[in-house]
Order: sequence, then structure tokens, then C-alpha cells
Amino acid sequence: MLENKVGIIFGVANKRSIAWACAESCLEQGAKLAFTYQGERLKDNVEKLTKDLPDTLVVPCDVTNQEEVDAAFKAVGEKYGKIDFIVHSIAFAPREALEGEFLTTSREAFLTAMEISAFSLPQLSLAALPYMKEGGSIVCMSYYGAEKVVSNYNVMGVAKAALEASTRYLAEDLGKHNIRVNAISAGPINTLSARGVKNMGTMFKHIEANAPLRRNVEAEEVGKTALFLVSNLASGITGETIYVDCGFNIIGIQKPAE
Ligand code: 1JT
Repeated sequence: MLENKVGIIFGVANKRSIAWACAESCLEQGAKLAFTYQGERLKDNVEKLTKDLPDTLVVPCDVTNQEEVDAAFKAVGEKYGKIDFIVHSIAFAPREALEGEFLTTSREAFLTAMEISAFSLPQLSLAALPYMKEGGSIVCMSYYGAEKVVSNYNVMGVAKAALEASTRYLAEDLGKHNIRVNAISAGPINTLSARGVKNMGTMFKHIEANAPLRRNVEAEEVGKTALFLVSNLASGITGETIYVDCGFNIIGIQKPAE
């Protein structure tokens, strides 16, 4: 389904990463993929994961460094001659901002979360535009905390709300270039990012008890949805946030378990 398509995957940290699940589903359909990593610390992981892939490229890309972003796109553009899709699976907020009250979020934590988790979407979209000559598809990752209050998600919820709104504004700007932009709102998944977050166990139990499918979502299921969105199957979908959360977001008040 993705033969002759070229994608860039942003946000692989290890094999449990949502970005990696997206990569695997796209590779299975014949895509050529480039990968970016943030910081030397993650370089080895990404290189090891991708070492047996044909025609791959691994480049550094810290989104707070515009020169690195430009160099990453230049390298990918030169190797493949075009870019067809982007998977944006990048977010960050300082640990202390993801506990306690949102009220006390520092200016620095707020700006950092917004820059890395939200601004990076228009930033990468603009950098990709010269290489998406035949149209394209951009997919990013959100979470329910963008829309409703989720304890501890705090400033990340605000950043994800900005990311989802950015998805809609970009969809309008890029539609005339036949570039689609969509978000996936994934249920909580046990990745490196989720590790270290307080009370994640309680959160997974709550989803198991209340989601219509009575279980948590798997990274692979998010990967399959990303594949759908970057493929021609989703040619009529743009500006959308698609929930891949075992149905959790549709529930208002749930009856107690029997
Ligand atoms: C970040 C982190 C973004 C964890 C994230 C995230 N998006 C989803 N998660 C998992 C999660 C975290 C909390 C939560 C529900 C899900 C950590 C590093 C920075 C970016 O709230 C209960 C806090």
C-alpha cells in the first residue's frame, strides 16, 4: 500500500515507542522510512532498531534547534528526492509539571511543553512543504487530556489542545497542496514517556474497567491507524482527531462492574 512512498518518523526512543509501532506498520506496507532522534543518548537505540532496514536514514533532529530541523529535511530530501508523509510522535514537559496542580505550572515548563509538543507540528510541516511536491500526509499524536481534565496531565493537556487546533489550521493551509494533516488521540500506553508518570497503574485499571472494549489500547493499534491515515485509504480525511482508545472517550457515566 505504501510502495514508492517515503516517510519520516519523529519520536522513536525505543521499541515500545508509538513512533516505532507506526514505523513497523508502514514498513510492512513497503514504505521507505527515515528516522530522527533527539540527542546523542537516543542515537544508538534508533540505529540498532533500524540497522537491518533497506534504504533507511537516521538523522538527529532536536526541534528546539531550527538548523538541525533544516539539515534533517535536507538530508532526507537529498536521499529520496521527495517526502510523502510524516509521523510526529514528539512531546515533552518537565516531570514536575505532570503532577500536582496545573495552577502552579512554571512559565518555563509551560513554554517548553508548548514549544516541543505543539509548535513543532507547524515547524516540521513548513520544513516538509518544499519536499511534498506530490501532496502528502502528516500525522501527530494527541491524548484525551487535550479535551477533558485528566489529573496530572496538566500542561500537557494544554499543549495537546494546541496540537489538535494546530492540526485543523494546518489542514486548511496545506489542503491546497494536497497535504492532509490529522491527529490520533491514543489511549494511555506503557511507553518510556508514560514511565515515571505517577499512578499510571491506576490509570490503566480505570481504562480496563470503563472503556467499551474493557482493555487498554496497544501501540500496534495506533500504528495501524497511522498507516491508514498516511495511506490513500484516508484521502478524504484531514484536520481530524481520531480516537484510538478502545472507546474510552465516548463514555459519560459508566455503570459499576457486575
Ligand atoms: C508526555 C509524557 C506526553 C507522558 C505522556 C504524554 N502523553 C501521554 N502521556 C502518558 C500520560 C501521562 C499522564 C497522564 C496520562 C497519560 C511524559 C513526558 C512528557 C511528555 O495523566 C494521568 C501524566
